[in-house]
Amino acid sequence: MDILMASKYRGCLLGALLGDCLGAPYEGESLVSKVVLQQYFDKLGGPYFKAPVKMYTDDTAMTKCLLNNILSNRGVEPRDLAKRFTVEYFNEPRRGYGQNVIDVFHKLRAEKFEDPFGPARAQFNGGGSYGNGGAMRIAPIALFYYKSLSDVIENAKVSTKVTHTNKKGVDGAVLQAVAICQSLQSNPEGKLNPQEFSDKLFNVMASVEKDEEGLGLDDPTPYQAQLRVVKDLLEKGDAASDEEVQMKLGTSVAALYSVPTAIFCFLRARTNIPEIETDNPFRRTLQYAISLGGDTDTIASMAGAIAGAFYGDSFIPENLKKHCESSQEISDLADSLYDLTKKA
Ligand code: R7I
Ligand code: MG
Ligand code: MG
Ligand code: MG
Repeated sequence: MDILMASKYRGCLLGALLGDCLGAPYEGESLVSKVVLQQYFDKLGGPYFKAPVKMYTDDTAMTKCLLNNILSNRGVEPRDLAKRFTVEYFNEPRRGYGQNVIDVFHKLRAEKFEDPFGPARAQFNGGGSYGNGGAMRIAPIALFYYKSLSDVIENAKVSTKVTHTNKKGVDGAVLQAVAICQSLQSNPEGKLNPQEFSDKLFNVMASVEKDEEGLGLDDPTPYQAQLRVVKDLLEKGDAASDEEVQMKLGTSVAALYSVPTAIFCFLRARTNIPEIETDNPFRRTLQYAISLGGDTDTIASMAGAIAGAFYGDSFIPENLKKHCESSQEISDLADSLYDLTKKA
């Protein structure tokens, strides 16, 4: 069990890294040709050849900040996290950050991190960002707190609110974290029932969204609605076209229109998908997620984290990994997080 869990930790963080690195070159394209992607994955996953690594983006930069925040503080510490995000941004600003989150880093620095949530709260005229920036970096929270669902939910919220305070941005991060937890607790050899997996997520989101009922929101249960769509599309299988998936689930930088999409990609890729030729369901997940276009680095990264936590790192093709920036460092950080969790 221990060996399996350690492999799931590495799988999850490497899955997030590979989705980011391999998806980034296609970010913003409307639909990516499956033929082109097949060649891309065949080449990078085949016999090793020397080439510049595929660079990671803000998704991984921020995931590493959160990981190191947890390792240094034995749990999430918001003020230190705000500092880490800001220092990282000013060190390497060209990692493809969201358009608006940059304002948060400038304000945090100007205000000397006095209130780690203040600048995020002021975004979008006080509404807070609903972007997927909280969800895209959430894997370390799921890995560290997975033994307690309420700890996962609580810490997913706290860590997200350093940059994103809009309910949709926060709940998207909660949903992604809970999906990773469910994968961690599943047997990779066992039969996964996709409907059951999404029903469990639905039930968690029903209670998360219920807690917020009194807030007077116009649309109080958006994630439950999207998870119903996930189930419908899974039932349709091959009969649902990529365009239908794109249209109904979305592929944008909004958390509501990307987190359920990532979960769908993982579940859909359990079995064969037309025009994707591989026996490896981890690889199939990434290939499929990127093929949907839009926010490809982030959707592939989130789908990759869920898939990697399910299958473990033995499913991650060695040469594919070698073509991604910092893969050894991420694997080592996963081991450190695993060691810390065992002690906690
Ligand atoms: O969410 P965030 O960190 O961006 C993450 C994305 C990922 O795809 C990364 O790979 C990277 O490319 O960026 O950054 P934010 O700037 O908070 O949000 C991203 C975008 O979502 C914003 O620039 C807006 O276009 C949009 N957005 C909103 N638009 C209108 N009203 C987010 N919140 C709002 C809103 O309330
Ligand atoms: Mg990115
Ligand atoms: Mg971008
Ligand atoms: Mg992105």
